[in-house]
Amino acid sequence: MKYLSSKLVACLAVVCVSPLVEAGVEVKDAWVRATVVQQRATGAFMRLTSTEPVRVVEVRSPAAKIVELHQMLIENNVMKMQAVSALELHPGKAVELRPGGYHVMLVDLVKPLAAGDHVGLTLVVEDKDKMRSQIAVNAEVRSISGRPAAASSTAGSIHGHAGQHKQATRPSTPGLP
Ligand SMILES: [Cu+2]
Repeated sequence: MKYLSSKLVACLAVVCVSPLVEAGVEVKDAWVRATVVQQRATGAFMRLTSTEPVRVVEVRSPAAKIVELHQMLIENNVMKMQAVSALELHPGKAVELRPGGYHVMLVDLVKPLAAGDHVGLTLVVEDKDKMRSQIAVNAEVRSISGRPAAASSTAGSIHGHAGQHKQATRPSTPGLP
């Protein structure tokens, strides 16, 4: 009982602290890419490490109407995004959510995101006994390569996640509900 109540207090206390460890999961360097005018979707990135086998099964954010776990992959020489139902974390093995790889997709943003803003994310993780915990993450909004967001619209394919997303989702929307 004492353990439960102290854990609950810890949950409430970690909301604005980064890096943080909750449910054996450490979240480091969480950030969200700033948006340019008219851009309605963006990605959130972070580094996750767990002390036990868990799965990230859901991500929530008040900043977007739709939040999904995505993976970038190359199919027929075309880079595509695909929604993944869960992200497996293996003990001691860091999983990097980064541009061009796994990421949290924020679709239908409530408002544009400028560098320096902060976005709250809640990761829902499930352990091997199907027990779920929530991890609150405070992600900083950053421009590409630290430059002002407006200067990044000509970014090439390496940094072109936002552009790729528009191209990938407009003609066909297999990854989006
Ligand atoms: Cu995506």
